Amino acid sequence: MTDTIFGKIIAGEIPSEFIYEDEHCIAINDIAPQAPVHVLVIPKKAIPRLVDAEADDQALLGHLMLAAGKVAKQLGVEEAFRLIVNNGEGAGQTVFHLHLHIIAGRTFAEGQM
Ligand code: D5M
Repeated sequence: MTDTIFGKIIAGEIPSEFIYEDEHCIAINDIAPQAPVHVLVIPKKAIPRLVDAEADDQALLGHLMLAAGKVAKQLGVEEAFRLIVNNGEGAGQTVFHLHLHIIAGRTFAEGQM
């Protein structure tokens, strides 16, 4: 649970402001924002990568998507945001505790990632 920075944040070992919390996940502002709004939705259960999720995690994965929608509404960006999961080092994953990036507040050109 506490073997990554996010595990430590969830355990309260590293102080961080939760902009959202429920039974299964938290949301925090990204420390190195790539856009005016850059929030991480992090499950309390430590699943290293998306591909490590199992059938038993199905409800949790759905919960994270719903939580992302709630957080987007809370931040007033529900009309235009992007949800990103980096899976694996090759995709730029640096913290091996599954998380969703909510990116908003910048333009999203057609065809641009
Ligand atoms: O994304 C990991 C993200 O986590 C990256 O955008 C920086 C962010 N990060 C790392 N440490 C912290 C703390 N302490 N608070 C908030 N945000 C943090 P990845 O998809 O693994 O590349």
